[in-house]
Amino acid sequence: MKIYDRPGFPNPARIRIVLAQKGLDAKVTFESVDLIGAQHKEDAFLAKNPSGVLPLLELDDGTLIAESTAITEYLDNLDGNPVLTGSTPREKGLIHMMQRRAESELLDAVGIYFHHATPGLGPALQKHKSPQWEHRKQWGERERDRAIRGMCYFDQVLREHPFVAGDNFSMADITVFAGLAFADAAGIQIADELAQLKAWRARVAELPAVKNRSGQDFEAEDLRRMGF
Ligand SMILES: N[C@@H](CCC(=O)N[C@@H](CS)C(=O)NCC(=O)O)C(=O)O
Repeated sequence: MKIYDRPGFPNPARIRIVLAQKGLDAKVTFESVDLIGAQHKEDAFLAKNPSGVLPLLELDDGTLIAESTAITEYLDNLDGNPVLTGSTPREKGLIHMMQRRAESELLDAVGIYFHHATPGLGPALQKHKSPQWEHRKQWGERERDRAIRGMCYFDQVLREHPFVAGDNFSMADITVFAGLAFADAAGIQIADELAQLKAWRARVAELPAVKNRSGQDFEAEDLRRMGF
């Protein structure tokens, strides 16, 4: 199997956590795609994933699976023990619901803010965004506010159970975790009073599959280009 991704970026980080959790690290090779240089918007990549985003999984028979949730479903089910996406109908339903909320209310909202209301990853990628700066800035700022409300929502959820979709670590936790890493990078603060969310984050960061896969382990070249 091959994964097209880029170290340090939040959606690729989701899949790296899944691979570690499932003990699949040795079964994949990685191909690094230059997000800052907009290599994912070139024809060669778009032919593989018309959405023009990372990560992307390519199976040995050439099958292409895009979308982090779909890749996670595939990887989680390979061994017949889907611990991250649920094994009973109830678990599957709850995990899917919370995972979708984690995307729409946090991770994707942060992404829209970062890519549309800030210079994002720089000029090569901005060329591929709408030229209507004022409109997209307003849209991005509304999404930033949605992400801030999303953090409050997940703080409440985590008062009721130890993980985002219940008693066990799941795909939904991975998405919230990546969303918070992206929020850090985009300069969106977690409010001080969100103690449950912060405690959960510290706990999840120490899980073996998550440790050192924080979503901020960028390549040196990317750190330099982003001005760090
Ligand atoms: N819904 C997609 C989102 C993927 C995504 O947005 N990936 C980011 C990297 S973290 C990307 O490729 N962004 C490039 C862009 O917006 O041009 C998924 O779940 O995989």
